[in-house]
Amino acid sequence: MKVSEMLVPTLREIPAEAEVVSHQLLLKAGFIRKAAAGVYNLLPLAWRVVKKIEQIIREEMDRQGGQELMMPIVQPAELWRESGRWDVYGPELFRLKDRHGRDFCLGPTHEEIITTLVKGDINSYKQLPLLLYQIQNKYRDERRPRFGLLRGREFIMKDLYSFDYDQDGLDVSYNKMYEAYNNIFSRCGLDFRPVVADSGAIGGKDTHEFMVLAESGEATIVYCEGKECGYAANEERAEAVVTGVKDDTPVLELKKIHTPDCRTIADLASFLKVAPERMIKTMLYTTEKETVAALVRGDREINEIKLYNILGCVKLDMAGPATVLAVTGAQTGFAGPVQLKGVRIVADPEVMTMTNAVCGANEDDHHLVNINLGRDFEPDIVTDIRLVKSGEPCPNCGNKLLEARGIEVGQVFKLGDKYSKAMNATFLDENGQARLFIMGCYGIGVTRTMAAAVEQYHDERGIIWPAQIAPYHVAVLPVNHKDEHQFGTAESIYRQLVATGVEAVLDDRPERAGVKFKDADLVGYPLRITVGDKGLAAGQVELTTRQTGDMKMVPLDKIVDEVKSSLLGLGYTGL
Ligand code: 9G3
Repeated sequence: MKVSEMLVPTLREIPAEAEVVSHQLLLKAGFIRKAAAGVYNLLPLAWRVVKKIEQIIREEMDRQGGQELMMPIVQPAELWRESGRWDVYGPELFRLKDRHGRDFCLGPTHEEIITTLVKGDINSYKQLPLLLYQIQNKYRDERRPRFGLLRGREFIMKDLYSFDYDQDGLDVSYNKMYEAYNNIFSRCGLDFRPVVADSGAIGGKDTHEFMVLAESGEATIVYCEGKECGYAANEERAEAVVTGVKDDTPVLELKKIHTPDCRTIADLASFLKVAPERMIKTMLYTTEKETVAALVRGDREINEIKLYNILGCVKLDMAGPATVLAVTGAQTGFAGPVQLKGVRIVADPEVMTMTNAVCGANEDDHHLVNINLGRDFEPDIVTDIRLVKSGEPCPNCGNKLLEARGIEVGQVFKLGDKYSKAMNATFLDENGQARLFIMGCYGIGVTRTMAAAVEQYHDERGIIWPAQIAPYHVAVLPVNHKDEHQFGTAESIYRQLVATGVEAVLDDRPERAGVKFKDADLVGYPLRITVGDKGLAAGQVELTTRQTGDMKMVPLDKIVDEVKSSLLGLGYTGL
């Protein structure tokens, strides 16, 4: 394609509303334009990237026996009422009515639709397992759409659903998808990690997230420094190891101390000259059913996801001042487990090892010292409720855990019978008995993967596309478009490249060389061929690699072969 004929509206300035680098660069380099908050036009370059990612996904899904189909975006409310989710998802579900006043939604995901489809048309165990997928626009009315394609209200997702005879079958399907996802993100040229994750509101047991490593990522992951171990988890799910053993120094007398204005662990530590490890942090939370007190060591933080999961509640919020006052009789900052009435106490196992600890006295400006398990308080539940930080031991092998930031681009879930039970979706087994389908669901954010690639691969000049998903491989630039020899040579190289299957563009615009170089760097073509006077005098052109900045002069009759081997070196195997 000739650049003069392409729709690539590059910008000089970064639009002010773009907060993250992928949003900034995709706008600036002319890949996307906003149509509404969280809704984007994918211009020709972006669409080429999307199609490449989709092609890789299709090949890997099909290799595992997946069958592609296409389900409707417009979904009837009845199915969502059947699964019980019409009322679970509030304003995030895009709702609409037809002319008869009947309720519909725009599909945020397709568990309801596919379960109904399979329920209607699969009757026998002989038709299982079944892996069905689609690549389609999804709709979620995010409260704050931001970060461009990373959190849109309309986005492209690949969603696959597996239907199996039993749990063993599900394990096989799950492992197939786990392998396929590893292949997909590797083939996209991304640096990623599969991590153990929390299944959250959608239920089910096992789940892994696929995280593209990038500093701007919203998720924190912890992983084992030991290469052989391979433990990696979303911070939300990372298991804490109890390192302390029960401190058996003599139990001392409980004392109440006046601690004016000491509301935080840090205040208290400097006032009492006691290390935070010797304190118990007491946090009050409310659910739709009750108020609970959560206890962790003073230097630890509560992991609200873990707390939410063990409480089995729908809603979990930190208690406000009124609740704190009603429960403890004091202002926020002085809560403690001693003589705390009417609430369940959930303690992290580390708290159980502490002797002569410090905690709030449930009285304004007072704390207790020398509090001890058994004599002074007794938790109702003891379980891991704390956040794990880097430097702590790996729960798998004991080596050190490290932290990294990641962008979630894929997730695999074992759903079990959650949806088949709710929607009464059964098949007949070999004895003619009805059994519930055992399901899994597996998603990849396609447009998000494109944005994550930009987050991972860019520099101050622009995008650096991995060759496997680059919109084009090579830009051919005549330095002086008025010079017929230069222009003719550039055009000839461009034609030869296209003829051998290399995706090339010819920057034929009547622009200064500097403008063309700048745009090529911004758009992020993996390779650039510069046709200039000096080189041509020696029968050579310049080949530049965007990723490394490496430049070399290549004789005209070698340039096509050189481009091919450079692309191979960059990981592109499609030639
Ligand atoms: C909704 C709305 C938002 C949602 C969901 C439903 C997230 C919802 C989870 C999933 C799970 C899997 C298939 C592919 C793999 C992931 N946000 N989820 O179910 F109604 Cl408004 O989508 N779905």
